[in-house]
Amino acid sequence: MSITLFQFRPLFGLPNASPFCMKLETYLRLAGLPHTVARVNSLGKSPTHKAPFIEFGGTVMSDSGLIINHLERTHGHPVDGKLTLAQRAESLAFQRLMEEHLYWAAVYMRWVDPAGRAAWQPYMQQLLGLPSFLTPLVSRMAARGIMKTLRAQGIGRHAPEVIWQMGIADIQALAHWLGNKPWGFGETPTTFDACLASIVGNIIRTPWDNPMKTATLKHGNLVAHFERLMARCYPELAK
Ligand SMILES: N[C@@H](CCC(=O)N[C@@H](CS)C(=O)NCC(=O)O)C(=O)O
Repeated sequence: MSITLFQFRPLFGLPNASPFCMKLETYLRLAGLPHTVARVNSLGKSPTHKAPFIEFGGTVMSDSGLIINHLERTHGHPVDGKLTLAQRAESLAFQRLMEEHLYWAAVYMRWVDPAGRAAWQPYMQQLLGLPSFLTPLVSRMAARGIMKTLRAQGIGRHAPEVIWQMGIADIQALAHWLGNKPWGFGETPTTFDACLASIVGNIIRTPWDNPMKTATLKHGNLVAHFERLMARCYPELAK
């Protein structure tokens, strides 16, 4: 059964500027599941109105984690099947750290941080396919809208320096846990690695400087892990 992966277009030399989209595309490559990628600007067809989402055999499904669970179950656990129950628990806990906490600090970094806003605008224009005269207005509106989301999530109620520190603490925890292992769990990458490389890549490939990027670049093991995964899964993009 063929799978169509719907996601945004690539940016920053990454397969995707959404860590969730990059994680899912990486999973599909690790699992060796044939798929085609469709680029979308509008998320109207996504059941949750978020990206990524997939279509297979007439079914449309969103949420990278739910999709991966479904594909693992229906394809004989090709990527995470080797993990023990304790490793699965660890993998899930770290994915939650990356996607439910660190991700929001990265959203602040990209969309809200006043010091990065001007640098982000041309990329945002490219990503959303905007006419240039609209870009500053859309950027301001997006920053305001996303700040509301960050306040609702909680992280946006803190001062900028605290948001940076919260993100950096997550990065440090990940770096210390990974240590000098090539992959999170053994000799081959799993969904944990897809998730880690996607968030680290999105932080370190951000073209402008900021405290979280600087702190992440200091962890050579995280940078090497990202490069290892790119070389393995995206030889066409790896430098
Ligand atoms: N839990 C979801 C999160 C997906 C998500 O937040 N995607 C973002 C892009 S990084 C999105 O589509 N945002 C659009 C919006 O919130 O309107 C997953 O794992 O797929």
